[in-house]
Amino acid sequence: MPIRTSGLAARTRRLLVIAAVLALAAAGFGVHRAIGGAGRDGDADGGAAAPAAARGPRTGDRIIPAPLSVAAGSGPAFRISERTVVRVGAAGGSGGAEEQAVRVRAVAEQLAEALRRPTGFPLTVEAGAGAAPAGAAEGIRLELDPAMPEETGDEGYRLTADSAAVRIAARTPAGLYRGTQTLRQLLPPQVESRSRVTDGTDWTVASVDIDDHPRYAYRGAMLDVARHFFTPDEVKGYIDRLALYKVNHLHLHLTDDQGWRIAVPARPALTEIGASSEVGGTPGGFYTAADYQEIVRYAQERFLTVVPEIDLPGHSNAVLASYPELDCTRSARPWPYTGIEVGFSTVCPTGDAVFAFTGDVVAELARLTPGPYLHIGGDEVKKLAPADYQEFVRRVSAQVVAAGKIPVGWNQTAAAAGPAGVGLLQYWDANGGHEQEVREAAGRGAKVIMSPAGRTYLDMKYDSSYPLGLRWAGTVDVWSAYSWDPDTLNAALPAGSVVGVEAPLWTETLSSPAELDLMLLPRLPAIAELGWSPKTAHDWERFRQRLAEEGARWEAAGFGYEKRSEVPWPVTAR
Ligand code: TNX
Repeated sequence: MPIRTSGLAARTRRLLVIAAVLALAAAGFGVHRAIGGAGRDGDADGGAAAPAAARGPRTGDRIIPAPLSVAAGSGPAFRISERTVVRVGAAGGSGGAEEQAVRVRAVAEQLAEALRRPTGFPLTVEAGAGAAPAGAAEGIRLELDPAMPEETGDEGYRLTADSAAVRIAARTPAGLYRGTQTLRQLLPPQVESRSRVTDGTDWTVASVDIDDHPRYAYRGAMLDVARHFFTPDEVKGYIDRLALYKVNHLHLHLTDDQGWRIAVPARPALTEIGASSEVGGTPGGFYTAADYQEIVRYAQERFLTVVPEIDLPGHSNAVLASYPELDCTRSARPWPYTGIEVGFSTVCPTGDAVFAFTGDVVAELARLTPGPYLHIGGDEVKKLAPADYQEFVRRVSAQVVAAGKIPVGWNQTAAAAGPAGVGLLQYWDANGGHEQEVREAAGRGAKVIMSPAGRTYLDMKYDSSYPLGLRWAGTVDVWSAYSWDPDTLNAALPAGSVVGVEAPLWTETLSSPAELDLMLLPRLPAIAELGWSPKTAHDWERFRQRLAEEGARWEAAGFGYEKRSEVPWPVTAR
């Protein structure tokens, strides 16, 4: 039977969060502030400014992540009305056309559903190639176009809007989906409202021509569900936030000293014992195969790939509590382990028993995971001789490769990276740590995801007095999260080895979705823009102006966020 956070514990948690939010408000957090004087287009003028959206259609230069190119049109805007339909064009006729058509329709349905809620309009989805039938409203059109330039890639799109139609074209359904996220941002922030908006909002899209595709193929965010467990619905909420900013990988940190969160039928003690707790001693929990597959499905619908992580040989106290025979170095601490110290635990690095164990785990995760990656952790092992550690990583990597997946590892696994080993390194220590090993691994063909802790770790405090989070990697304000270049942060890396960025959210100090929101927003959009937008678009001044407008969007969506004073939030009437 799944161990779930009991209703009582969840309620207690919620009450604590409410108390914490009230305390923050009393301490002056959450107060609307406007700094920096007038923004572009005269927004945030420091007075009781009306939200920008109330003063006319939003223009394409407000989008996060900034698109490759935006050309404002001069004609009248497109208006969504009760007559607007979402039209899907015919697929390109290549192989798998039918499957493509199903996915395109699913993208159209998601868009229509997102627009129906706030507008109350029917927004029916209609199929049909070519122009709209005579007399029919053209509406919003989604169309696959395999003839688009190759550099458009799998996620690029073109969005054009004029008074007659909004047209989104892409080579793939994923590209269309990314285009629909841009369309949401072209509409007033109230479009994110989960209920009907009755304040007379004008649902207009300014005339525009946007050409867009991502800088990097890998744009990720991680959620640590091991230190504190988050239910499948809570993970879906996290995915909703990522999808808005065109993030395409969700890395789930499924295991750690404090808990094991995924059922492995051949190893029942992992969930009977290892899932039973979490940091602080609350009950923990785990995902059944069906839970996990539902998360994967929800992510896929939003064109995110789930990257599951099993962290070994260290960070393994929950494994040792479940299978004490794997504790040949006697590193286990009494169960449950509810503290947050790292580095003390390790499974046996050698012997048949441990590889039988990892074989069972890898087989189950590979079975459940349609994406290409399986993350094997490998960080912070203080108890093993380097040779034993490396041999362990090599053998587990070989199991992952044999299961048809690409092993991903934290940068400590670099010596085992390269052909047929760890194929993708997650570089958290990128300000000089493990530099030589990572450079050599990249020279052997390994690719690198940049997750420098002092820039992308969303569990770092915003400033030293911030109540949530840790500060071992320093403090990370919005400016620090934004102001670096993934290609050049570590000069030692060979050109072309960096395939993207990822923002990890560790949860030692975070136990509720409300707390996740405070750490995620507004920093996630900063990392998402580094991953998607061309380097030439990176500009802190403009970014913080654009970010300021997202606040109203998050409020409409019911997302929490931290009103950092670095961002010139509009002053709202209270
Ligand atoms: C480092 S760097 C960790 C995690 C902690 C995190 C807290 C790395 C791969 N691991 O075990 O949760 O710091 O910020």
